[in-house]
Amino acid sequence: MSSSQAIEVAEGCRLYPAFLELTAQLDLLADVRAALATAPLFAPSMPGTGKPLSVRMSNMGPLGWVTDKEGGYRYQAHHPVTRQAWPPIAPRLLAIWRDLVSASVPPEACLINYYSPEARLGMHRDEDEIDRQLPILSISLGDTARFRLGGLRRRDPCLSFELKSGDVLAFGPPLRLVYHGVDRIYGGSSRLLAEGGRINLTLRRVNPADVPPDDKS
Ligand code: MD3
Ligand code: FE
Repeated sequence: MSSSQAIEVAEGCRLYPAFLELTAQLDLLADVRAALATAPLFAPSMPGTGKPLSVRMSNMGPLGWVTDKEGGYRYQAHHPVTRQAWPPIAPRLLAIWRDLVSASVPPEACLINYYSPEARLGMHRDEDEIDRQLPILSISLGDTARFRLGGLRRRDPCLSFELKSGDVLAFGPPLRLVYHGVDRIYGGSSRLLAEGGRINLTLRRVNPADVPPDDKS
């Protein structure tokens, strides 16, 4: 594995720039491609309106995050199109979680977001998880993204910084419920993905653990 010095961007938000060296990024990418072979990217859409998101998604793990017009935002155990169970979270991802988040409580979901260079993710809060204690761990692969971090209210002032291939970000209390989004992708900034664009992996605990978490904050 690789490592780097963490930067405390804000209380509860730790950035590990270049946490993954190139070979580790390529290994993770191979894990993601293997998962996508059984759980292909699907096109999520907004609850109610059915408006499609520009990001495409899939998941690994016992639970996966999905959204569509009829069912809204939710976690479920199966792929919305194939109806198959999600593939397991790759051991290499579990190892990073163990290192940076918790050795006693495993993640339940790994959301795979794929951004073409034109894709964006509007400002939102992640509030579909019942557990709010453990951080969300984000891993960036491919093109650089401009990430925007706001506050608890939509109109709170924002901070913005870049997420590059190999960067890892941990988001825990008290920032766990803040607004955030991806303003743009810098197309052509990385050669990791042959097709271009960016993959973001987020490892999440959804249900409260029945064992006390070990403290990695
Ligand atoms: C801050 N993904 O999947 S990852 C998401 O780059 C999401 O694909 C972005 O926002 C992406 O929900 C950002 C970093 C991240 C993830 C979850 C957070 C930041 C967060 C939850 C709370 C606060
Ligand atoms: Fe989010």
